Amino acid sequence: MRFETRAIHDGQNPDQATGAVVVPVYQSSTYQQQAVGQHKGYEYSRTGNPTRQALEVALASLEEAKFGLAFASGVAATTAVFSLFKKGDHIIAGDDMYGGTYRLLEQVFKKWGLGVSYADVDKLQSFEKAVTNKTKLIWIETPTNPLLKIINIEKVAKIAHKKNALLVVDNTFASPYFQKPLPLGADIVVHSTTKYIAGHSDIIGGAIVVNDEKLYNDLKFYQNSAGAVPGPWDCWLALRGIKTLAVRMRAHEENAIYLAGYLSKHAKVSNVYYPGLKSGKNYALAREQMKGFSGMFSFELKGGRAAVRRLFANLKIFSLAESLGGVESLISYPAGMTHASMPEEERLKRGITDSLVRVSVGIENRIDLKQALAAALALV
Ligand code: P1T
Repeated sequence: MRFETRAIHDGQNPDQATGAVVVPVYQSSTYQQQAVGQHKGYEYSRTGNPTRQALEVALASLEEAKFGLAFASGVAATTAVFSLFKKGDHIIAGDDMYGGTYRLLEQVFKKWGLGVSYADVDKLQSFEKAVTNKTKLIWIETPTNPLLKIINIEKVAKIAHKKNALLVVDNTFASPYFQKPLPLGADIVVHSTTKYIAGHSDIIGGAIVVNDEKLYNDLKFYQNSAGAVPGPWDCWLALRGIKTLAVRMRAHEENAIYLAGYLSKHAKVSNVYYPGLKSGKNYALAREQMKGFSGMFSFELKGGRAAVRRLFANLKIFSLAESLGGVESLISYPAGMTHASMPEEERLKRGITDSLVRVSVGIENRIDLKQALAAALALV
């Protein structure tokens, strides 16, 4: 079956007990056993819950994978992946990524003895150069947060596999509708389901999707042992979001193409970072490995921090807020928000300047969005 059909049906058969066509919220922490160890597949909701199970099947289906696991947040899913390794193991991460992932590596996992280095995502050789005989994992986002760089998944997978290391792709910005990293060679896909998958800015959630059974079992063991699982209500909201993922992503993209195009010609804007801009250096690769360009872009405003402050103060419709991927348009300031935990020197080295503004384009009417930007830019 095709994506739109699977998104509505996989994992979401009518409820066996009642016939309810929507998977119920199984708000129960525990399950009656007929005798010790004799039960209907569920014992305790940290280990398994029917609403979460439905979500996990749906998540796997979206990525055309065998196994899905749901977590309490994107960061909890990321933590589960890093926890597969032990002291002395080495991880390479692409240098443009969510500030919280950087913080987790730098301030949590380094302390536990993981070796971490960063590769320049603009240069494939930089990944090759960073590999050591202790490298167990390469972690990339593509498109990256916040500069929307595109990394060749197939080529980085080859670099990882040559050394028997795993490739993880954080697929949050693309969503499974526009990009499926597993068929391109990735071993693990991670999502912050908080974003496009749930799609309405009303939950925090995360996911891991894999094909390899051993990897699945190791991650499932971790999920149950460490316990950062989502509650059934949040799983239900994520499932509800998944049903409209395809239509939302098409709308996000249509609006993003329109607005990124508009801003790229604006006199007060110096750079627009959007993989869907034909003039951008990432366009050809994005077309090759993605089915669309998604709804995120960033731009640099002439005039630095002061100009950015004036833009935010005068902008209507767009909320100044962290996060992304919801139906409503958000605008954010990576240097002071999502990437504030990165030391200034590192941040500037990576191109996250004081002029950089990030936009998560919602699915409002695009003319209204353009007019709001035009009006605020006129006052900058
Ligand atoms: O917020 P949480 O659900 O824990 O997900 C973390 C995360 C992981 N991966 C990527 C690519 C992300 O962008 C995020 C969270 N990002 C934001 C909150 C943000 O505004 O960029």
